[in-house]
Amino acid sequence: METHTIDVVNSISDEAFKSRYLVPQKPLVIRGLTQNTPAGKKWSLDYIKQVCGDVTVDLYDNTNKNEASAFTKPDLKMNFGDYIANISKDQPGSLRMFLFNMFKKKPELRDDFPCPSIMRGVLGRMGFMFFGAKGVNVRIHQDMDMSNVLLTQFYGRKKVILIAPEYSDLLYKLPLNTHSLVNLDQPDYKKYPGLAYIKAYECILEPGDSLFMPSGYWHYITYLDGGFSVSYRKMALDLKTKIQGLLNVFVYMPLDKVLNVVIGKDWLRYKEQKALKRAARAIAHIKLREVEKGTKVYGA
Ligand SMILES: O=C(O)CCC(=O)C(=O)O
Repeated sequence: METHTIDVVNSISDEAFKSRYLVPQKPLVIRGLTQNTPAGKKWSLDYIKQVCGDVTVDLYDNTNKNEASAFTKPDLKMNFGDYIANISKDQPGSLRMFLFNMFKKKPELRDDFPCPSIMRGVLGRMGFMFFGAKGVNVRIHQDMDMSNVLLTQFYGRKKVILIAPEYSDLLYKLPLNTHSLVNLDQPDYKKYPGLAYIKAYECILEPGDSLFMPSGYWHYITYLDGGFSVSYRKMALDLKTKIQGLLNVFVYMPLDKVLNVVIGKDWLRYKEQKALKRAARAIAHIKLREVEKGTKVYGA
């Protein structure tokens, strides 16, 4: 897998963001978007504990990994204050919180960090929080709704690997859902040779950095420290991707869930075989194109 760096800017106008990154669907890191917001000044793990410490939250345990399954069910419930105390220790852990709808629980938090103008739109009121202990990783996935996402880091650092949706077959995407067969922590190039043809982006998010992830971009995240971030979403720009997002949410994922229950392991095996076949076909296409290119150059 070849990795590239992501453009970094200290600030960007709405117009420049739209023409250079949103429309071409190119990732970007923006530094300092939080600087002039109340959140930038006061949000820390302690502050969030003060405001939301009384809430009970769903947690996911990284040690219960099931890479081939599409489904992420919470593993346990915990008092949020206790969980924050746990990740503040900056010791390796395995618990993370995913898609926590903070504004529903504590609407006053929205005023501290309203949706940045570059992401305004119909989804602008939906802010999600993500927390994780040091060492936690979030397996590679696409967001089901295929929205554009702005992920802003508030505490701790995170390593992010981004891969464009056109590499889905080479990434061994499972049919009917938005997960992949591969584990990017220890990529197995022998078992998954398609990985060798992928061009990925990589960055480390520091507190105050916001990462723009275009629609359908695969992301694999490693918490380098215990910490948290907030995401805002903006609907996919083109109709085809919007429809893909709706199909994922309302048709494919529910169907996958039903088939998983009804057919069980055989359904999983079928999906794995399908993912392997699609990747083999994508590799064959690339090789064919290389041969054609070689012939053209040779015959010129
Ligand atoms: O940062 C995280 O913990 C996960 C973020 C994520 O997967 C997302 O924004 O879709």
